[in-house]
Amino acid sequence: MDDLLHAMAQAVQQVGHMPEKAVQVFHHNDSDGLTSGAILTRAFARQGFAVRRFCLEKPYPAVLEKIYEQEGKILVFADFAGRIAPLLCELNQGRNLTLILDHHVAEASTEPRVINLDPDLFGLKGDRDISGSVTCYLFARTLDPANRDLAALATVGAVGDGFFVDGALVSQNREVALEAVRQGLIEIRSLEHGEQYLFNGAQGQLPVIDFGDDLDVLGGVGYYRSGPDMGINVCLDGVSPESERMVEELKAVRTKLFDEEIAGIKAGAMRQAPHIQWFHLQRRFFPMGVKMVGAFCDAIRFTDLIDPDKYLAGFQVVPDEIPGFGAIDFDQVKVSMRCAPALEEQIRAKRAMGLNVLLPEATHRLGGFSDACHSLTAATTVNIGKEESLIDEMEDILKEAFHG
Ligand SMILES: [Mn+2]
Repeated sequence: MDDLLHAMAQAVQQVGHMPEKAVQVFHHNDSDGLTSGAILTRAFARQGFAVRRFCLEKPYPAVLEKIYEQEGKILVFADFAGRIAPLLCELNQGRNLTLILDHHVAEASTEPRVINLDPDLFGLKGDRDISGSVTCYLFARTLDPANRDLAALATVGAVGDGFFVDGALVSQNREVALEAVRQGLIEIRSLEHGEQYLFNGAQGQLPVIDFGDDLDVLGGVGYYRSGPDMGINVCLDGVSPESERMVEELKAVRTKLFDEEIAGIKAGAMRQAPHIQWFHLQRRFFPMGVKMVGAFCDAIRFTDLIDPDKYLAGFQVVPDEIPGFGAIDFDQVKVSMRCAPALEEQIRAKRAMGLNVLLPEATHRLGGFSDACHSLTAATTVNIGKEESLIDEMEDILKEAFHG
């Protein structure tokens, strides 16, 4: 922790040496990412910086290339990019001051102008000890101790990411929650198993988990409808009648789009390969973000709409635009994979191949981009038109593993 705080203090010094009092903040679109963006926006604004904020579902290479066409800027990445520090160094070529405030598994920077403050590099665990929002909070407090009052927002992000030990926040996440309790902004109630966190807002008390869910709806379901902007407003200025209406409208959009796909699957839209069942949403989920194909897989993986013994894959075309960046030709399709509980059991027992092996390997063979792949949930992107090839590659990999 001391080393991390020391590195943050040095980064703050570097920020102070920059000629322009302007910063660009790039942050993720889930509750942890939105609270991270809100914390940084307020902290930099309080120091007199002009803040431009961009919400991204992923740090796509095509977007990064656009960002790094600039020179002499301060660029801050929050709740993502820890692992791609070497790529940012390559793109940066010493031209901009880049700060990374992520908490996922990280790789060290290879140049002094890209400062990777991901706590993973300092011995902390991002899937247990510290969220993106708490990392941003620590940085904000380093900028100015007065930013202590952002502890409640940091707690919302930590609870939203859902990393608990025995039902409770631990380590840095917990310390920040306790700070927010001292400020009267959070209440912690002991439960039989773990703890419940309550946010004391202007309109009364709200379970933090519900606050986080609403932010996830704004950022994920509302991604292409300025939902993230509303999410940031909610973080900084509180819930409003407009924000509540938007959350309800977006939930209705999600229900309608999910129901239409379920009807399609009942009518035979699920395609069958020997070990994989798959469907293609094309562009039907727009204006929801591309995270929603994974959410849809989660919604159906417990139901009898799927074969419990086969892997489940869903494709969704990545829209050729990013809010704040305009048109970008991705020509890509995202694939999300999940399993029914029975197959998950087989994967945990190592009797079936994990998604973290199957999908990245097949994606790599087709020249695609692997992002977040875990044994039970995985997502990558490949070029449009490669969908059937990807399924074939995965079937080959399974065949090789069991007969090779
Ligand atoms: Mn996070």
